[in-house]
Amino acid sequence: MGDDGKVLTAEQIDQFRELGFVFPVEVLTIDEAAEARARLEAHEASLGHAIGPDQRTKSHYLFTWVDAIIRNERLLDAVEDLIGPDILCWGTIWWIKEAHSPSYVGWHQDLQYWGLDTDDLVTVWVALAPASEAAGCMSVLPGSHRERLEHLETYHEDNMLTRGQELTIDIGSRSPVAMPLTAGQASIHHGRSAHGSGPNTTDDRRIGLSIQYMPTNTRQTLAEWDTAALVRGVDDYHHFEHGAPPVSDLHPDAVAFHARAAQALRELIYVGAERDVESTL
Ligand SMILES: O=C(O)CCC(=O)C(=O)O
Repeated sequence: MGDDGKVLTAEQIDQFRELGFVFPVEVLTIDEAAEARARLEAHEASLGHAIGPDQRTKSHYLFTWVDAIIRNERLLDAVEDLIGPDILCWGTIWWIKEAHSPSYVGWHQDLQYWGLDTDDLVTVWVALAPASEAAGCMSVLPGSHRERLEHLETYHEDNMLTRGQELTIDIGSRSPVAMPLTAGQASIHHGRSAHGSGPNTTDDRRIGLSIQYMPTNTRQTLAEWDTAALVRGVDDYHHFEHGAPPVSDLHPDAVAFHARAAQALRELIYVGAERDVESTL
């Protein structure tokens, strides 16, 4: 066994290497999670609806309080324990399942459609509301990060993924592990860990922000131009245009950069897709 990291224990680091996931990691206090949820919901109230597809991804370029989450020192210490000290944040995605909603996430591997040439991408999923099994928390397949699995594109209307992806393997026979979280806790999974989640059967919204981190030597293979935020260390490679923290929420410069970044992401995510589904990502 290796050494303890800055935040993760030697056992947790070993588990991540062997099985491809670790949880729960305490990232935000209950008050910090409640504050972030309140900021999200105040924004949604100003829109008159839940955050939509146009702001669902890379919203750390738009909002100071999302930028603060991706740069949270404790969270970055945990990520550094797994991928080293020079860290880019490629993206963020809101995963919101309304109370009693049939929305689910089909079983998939994150790196399948993202064009990123690294095997060291990690996704941190931060809960801003309880993500119990009844609320449709994520489950993972232990050890699946060592495999490249076949994805079927179903475009099912309740599947929150762009193409309604579903792995073709028999999930039940692979001993899935549920990763329930309370508000403020996070799970971390490897970019190739197979994972999915079921509907929310509770009276509260299930609100998660997933954050993708990767080493600075990563390249984008599906597009000439893509963005990432340098959140720790140095970037000697400059394969991605660095997105700056917003000066203020929805500052015009931030809105303009985010629009270009989100459009570039949409284009590369749909490379080779049968349908261009604008309502999901
Ligand atoms: O929120 C979910 O249930 C799934 C999220 C997910 O697929 C991810 O963060 O990679």
